[in-house]
Amino acid sequence: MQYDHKSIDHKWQARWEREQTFRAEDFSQKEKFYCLVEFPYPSGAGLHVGHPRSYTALDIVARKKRMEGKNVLYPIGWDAFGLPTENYAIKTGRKPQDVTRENVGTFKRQLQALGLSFDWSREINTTDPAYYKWTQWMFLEFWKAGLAYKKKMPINWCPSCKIGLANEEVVGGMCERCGNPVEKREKEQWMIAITKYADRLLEDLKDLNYLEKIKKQQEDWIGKSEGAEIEFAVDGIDDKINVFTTRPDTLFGATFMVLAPEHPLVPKLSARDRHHEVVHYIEKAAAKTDIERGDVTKEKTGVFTGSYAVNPGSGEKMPIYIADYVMMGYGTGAIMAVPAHDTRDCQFAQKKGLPIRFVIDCGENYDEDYYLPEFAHLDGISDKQAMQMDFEKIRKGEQIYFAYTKESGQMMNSGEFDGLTTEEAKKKMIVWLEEKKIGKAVTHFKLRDWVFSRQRYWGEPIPLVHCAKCGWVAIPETDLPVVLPDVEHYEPTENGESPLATITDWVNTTCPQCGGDAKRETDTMPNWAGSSWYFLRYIDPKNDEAFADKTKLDYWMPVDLYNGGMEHTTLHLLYSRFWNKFLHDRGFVPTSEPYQKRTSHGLVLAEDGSKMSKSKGNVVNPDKLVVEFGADTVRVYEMFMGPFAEPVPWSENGVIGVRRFLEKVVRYVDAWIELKAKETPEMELPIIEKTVKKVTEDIESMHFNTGVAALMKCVNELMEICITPDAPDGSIRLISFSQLEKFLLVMCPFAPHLANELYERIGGEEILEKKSWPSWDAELAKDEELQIAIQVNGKLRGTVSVASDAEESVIVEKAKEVVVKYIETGVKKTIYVKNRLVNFVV
Ligand code: ANZ
Ligand code: ZN
Repeated sequence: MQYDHKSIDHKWQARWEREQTFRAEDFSQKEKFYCLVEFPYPSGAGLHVGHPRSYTALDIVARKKRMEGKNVLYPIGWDAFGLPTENYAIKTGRKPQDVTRENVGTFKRQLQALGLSFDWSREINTTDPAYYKWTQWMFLEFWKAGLAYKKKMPINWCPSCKIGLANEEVVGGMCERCGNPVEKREKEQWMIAITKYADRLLEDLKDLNYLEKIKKQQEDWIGKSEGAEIEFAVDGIDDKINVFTTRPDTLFGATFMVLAPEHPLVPKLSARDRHHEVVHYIEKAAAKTDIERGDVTKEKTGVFTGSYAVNPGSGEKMPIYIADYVMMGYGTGAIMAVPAHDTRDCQFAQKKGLPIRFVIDCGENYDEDYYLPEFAHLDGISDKQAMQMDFEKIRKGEQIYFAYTKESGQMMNSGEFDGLTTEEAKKKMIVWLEEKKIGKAVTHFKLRDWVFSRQRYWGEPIPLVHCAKCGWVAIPETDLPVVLPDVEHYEPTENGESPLATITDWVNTTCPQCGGDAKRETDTMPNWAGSSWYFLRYIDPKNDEAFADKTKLDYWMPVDLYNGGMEHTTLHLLYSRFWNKFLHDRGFVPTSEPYQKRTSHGLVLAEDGSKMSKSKGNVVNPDKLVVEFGADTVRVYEMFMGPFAEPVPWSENGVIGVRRFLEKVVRYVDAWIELKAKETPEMELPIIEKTVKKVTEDIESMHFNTGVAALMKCVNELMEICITPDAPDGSIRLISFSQLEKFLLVMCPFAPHLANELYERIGGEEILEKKSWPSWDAELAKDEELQIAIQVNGKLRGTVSVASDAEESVIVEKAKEVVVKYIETGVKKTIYVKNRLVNFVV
């Protein structure tokens, strides 16, 4: 038979739709499984081939769980507020509402063509007033709890476009639209006090089943640092300079000070003859982003203020500089610079010829982990030799060109602290500082409060009014949602206000409290708002009494598995965890954490390994693929293309290969039917049992690529047995109906249309989705296991057990997972000794 994917895809999609096969049932007696993918932003470009990677993967999990008897919730919706739509609408003179409706239509059609098992009855859209009513309601909860407040904050302002820009619209300090330099402007913004939750957001990570690297990203973003604040006296003025340091032990090694250019003491400190230079530098710094300023690889710049502080340890005078690598928004905005032991201070000291004093003696055994060889690397000299040379110079008191950032050792050049270890010295130094009343232990977080205002049209209006008499007043719950006014023009304004500010008959309103004149808040919420709680709305998407019914939340929460892009494992993940915790504290949601498990998929790249982008013209269109090869080919290819968590280049040949595999399955089943008609004797083959076992385990561990490989291997073997009989009597071996059924059952999550079609053809009576996930015969499926040792830089860091016939790439990937934390810095080389060990060189 021909593999006519078009009619097959259609037929089964219609049947699933008719039978409502993928409906999740509230309060079912079955065990629930909530399976979530990040909902897409319906851009004008339509579906990207990257989308189906995550959606197919979790579709496979969802389908398997259903067959295992679980009540699965696998929903989808649209994260549809946002800049690209707004900018596109402005450019084409259309309404974002209309543009969004169109884009959603396209996305929906494209997703449905892939046969994803979403429960479409729960579709949501963040721009639907019935949805954002609750986003607004939640904002008011924050406000009532005192967590939403107004504060003057800098916004990115393009003086040429006369528009406030989102951070992502500022590229290298320039406006993304016109290429002119962007300025910072102060504006009152709504803020949400996420920092009040910093400690809990960090602590609670411990109990979650997130990938290690995702946990690490969350930790880094929250950025808890324990250290001390130390007060420095300044020559000639009474003001003191407070610094934050995580290394109070290195006080005696502080040879100069650096203030952020925005530091309030800078005007007072800059000597008259330096004034001009200082002002000029401050202006230049204002144009840079914090990321550029903090970049270790960038050359350090800065200027001397003309003033000096006094080091309370060594008693020495320390020149005070301003430099943009010190940020005003972190710690106290001022640092004591210890160039011997801090990379950036070291770079700065070398540039300015400032003294470098070592206060930690690490002996000759430097820990290679913390050594920064980029400062010592000369051609033809090994790291070891370079270290030796550096070390000799330190001994002789000469300047050297490297720093070690985190090392510990014995204190030296530090008076009464000499001889202590780093850890002892930290504690003692704090006690000493406290006694002298010039310092204390403090903890700082990198996490900042959340800037929650946007000066844009296409977002949720902030549901507050300002009344001259009553101040800020909440819109009563019964009057929610505050609907975005449907207007013809909403272009950004000349003065950086939100476009809503010009719609006077919307802005002018009455105060809900006193009935007097009042004005609506015209800022809208950021993109992140609607996506911070959408997983809750799927549970009860049509409820207009509450964002979701409490008993339904009790039944479904938490999300059991959440997959999304690595680019969202910082902000979105943090915001939504915070949002859920807050709602939990207010008694609205049952669990403190929203997601029990979080995984991430790698990007789909263009054939040459570069990013797919419209401008490069290398975007692969999923519509064309579905038409040409069918939904199952696209699905199976997306899973087969490489390890799920890693970025992989697209390959047209790979797609064709997968199509051939599916055609081979069709040929096999045709042959099977023919042989069966001839009453060929049947037998149970180990390959089927092994495949069932392997695919089951691979889905569970999200190794979809090896799952597909197992299916392919199985079909190849079956074909051989069918066509070239190798039994001693030359007879063809035919597997039983129940074995073939097992094969189709495990193939079903990957290629559901074809699996169902073939099942029907061999006489199966139900659709496969209604059948149970198969088990395997343990005896037949038995595989020999091997223990593989894992080394990092030659040191034994773990072991992993693998099937005796596992491929090298699979073993390496498994090994990486075991030793993630040792190879964070990136693997330079991988050495595999067959059946024995893997060694990663980092
Ligand atoms: C002296 C010192 C010696 C430092 C040393 C480090 C190593 P984390 O761990 O990220 O919290 N620092 C403090 N405030 C800063 C600011 N506003 N902008 C830029 N850098 C700032 O980093 C804390 C360390 O970063 C602090 O400890 C300070 O440098 C610097 F061997 O003080 B340290
Ligand atoms: Zn009032």
